[in-house]
Amino acid sequence: MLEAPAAPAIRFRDPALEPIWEKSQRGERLSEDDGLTCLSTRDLTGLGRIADAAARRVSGDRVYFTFNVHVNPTNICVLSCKFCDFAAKVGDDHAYEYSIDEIIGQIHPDVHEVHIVGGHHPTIPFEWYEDLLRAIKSERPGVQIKAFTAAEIDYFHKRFKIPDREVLERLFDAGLDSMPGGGAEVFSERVRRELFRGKAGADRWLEIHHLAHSMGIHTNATLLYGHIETHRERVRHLMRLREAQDESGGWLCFIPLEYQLGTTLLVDRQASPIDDLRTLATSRLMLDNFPHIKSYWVMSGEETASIGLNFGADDLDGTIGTERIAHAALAASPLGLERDRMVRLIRSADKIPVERNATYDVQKVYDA
Ligand code: V47
Repeated sequence: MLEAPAAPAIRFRDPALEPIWEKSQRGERLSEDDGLTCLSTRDLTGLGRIADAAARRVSGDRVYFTFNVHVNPTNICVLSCKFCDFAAKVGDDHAYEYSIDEIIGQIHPDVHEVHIVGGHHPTIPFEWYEDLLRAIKSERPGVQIKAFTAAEIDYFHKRFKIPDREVLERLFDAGLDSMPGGGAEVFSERVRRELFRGKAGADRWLEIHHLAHSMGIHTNATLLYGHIETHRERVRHLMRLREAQDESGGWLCFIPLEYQLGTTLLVDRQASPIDDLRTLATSRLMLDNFPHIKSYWVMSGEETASIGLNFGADDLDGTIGTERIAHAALAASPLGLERDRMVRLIRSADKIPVERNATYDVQKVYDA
């Protein structure tokens, strides 16, 4: 953590933000009620200043991004999550499976990170996933692999009857460097029963991340918001993650994911940019023990994502390449961004772009 600069006095339009500003400056933990206040305040600029000051205490003026590619090996999935437009069943017209060679072809030799997430496929053997990681490491030796959500690890365990630890050990031996934060959705049994019944719940998701951390594997965490969840459920999700991070300390980054309506249409309207910014700021303030908060341009759109860099986020994810999950759900963002564009977006938020790999080792600081 960097030394906190002397904080200027702020006049808040919403007086309920004053105690939150004071607590945040003192490094005191925010409560559930504080989180609820942040999520509903009408003083958006006031909230942004508190969250930006918190982000600066952690990362100074730096905002991280990575030259990466998202690879989704197959969309065939045994689950039927109600928010998901990506999944297909065997025989569907839009079902696909990439070969290992096709996947290698999607990975530019200079990328720093490959992010791999796919459907829970009914017949691909576990050895195929090991072969995939080995092939990437051999064909693209400079690339770090961030792969498989805890939901996929849980599926590998159940489908192949391999203990969790062995699943992770074998993937690690094959080249896994870190794990993405997907599959967490919302830590609420009510929402799980409504929307993603067949998938690992909060306890199981957290158990797998704790195990990964105990083995030295860093991971990320997400929250899928803007559908049927309540503000209280969002805040409780953040509090559970904060508690879990106190225990194992292995999370690198938190990413709030804005639900894309696509054709699943769980609600009438997608979350507004104001809701996106409040959620980002609330995440930065509640998750005082998370090193990084990501403003994920693929789901919130480039404009909101870049404003998010003044609302507590210190990471813009990456160039992405041909991402399929959000785009299957009709995300309006482009399929990928050029490195130069990421640098410009970060500079336009008056921050210093820093290119990183999956485990946040600095590759280049764009300070000129
Ligand atoms: O777990 C599925 C979500 C996630 C929709 O760790 C949807 O750095 C919105 O986890 N609208 C996968 N979201 C993506 C993910 C991720 C993305 C970027 C970076 C990282 C990281 C992780 O996508 C799933 C699910 O929560 N998702 N359908 C939808 N309609």
